[in-house]
Amino acid sequence: MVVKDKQDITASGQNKIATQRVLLKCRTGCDIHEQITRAQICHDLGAQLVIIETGVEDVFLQTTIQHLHAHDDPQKVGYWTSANDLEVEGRWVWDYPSDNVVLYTDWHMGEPNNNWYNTSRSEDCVVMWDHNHYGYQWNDQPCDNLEFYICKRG
Ligand SMILES: [Ca+2]
Ligand SMILES: [Ca+2]
Repeated sequence: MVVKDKQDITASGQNKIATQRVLLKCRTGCDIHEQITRAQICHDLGAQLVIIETGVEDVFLQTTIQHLHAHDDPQKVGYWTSANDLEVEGRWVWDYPSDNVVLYTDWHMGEPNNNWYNTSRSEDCVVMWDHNHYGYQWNDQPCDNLEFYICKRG
């Protein structure tokens, strides 16, 4: 299933999204340095793990993801951004390490909550997701959760 997802997203993402200077990347494996790994893969593509600075960018990405996943279970689709509070809990920045503070936000109601189902796992990375019909608003999740991610060029 993951391989199929990877092929579908790589093909459709690069074909449909490249003109918008955004690449939608496949899922990756998980480890504690996953956020750094995602950023490095984007960098190797001449891009960066996405920074969202305006509502226009946010809506563009939400609309694009909705289009790409129109036939998928929305509860299983999430896309990592580069926003995180890995260094200081509650201090949201773009990239890691970084002093580029997150100014524009689109948190879903009740987020960020740094609470992964009442477990000890902290939530330090920001994902656009549609779980419970979030409409791809933002949520903090454990950084090593298995999700898609977005690389942005330009
Ligand atoms: Ca956190
Ligand atoms: Ca959360």
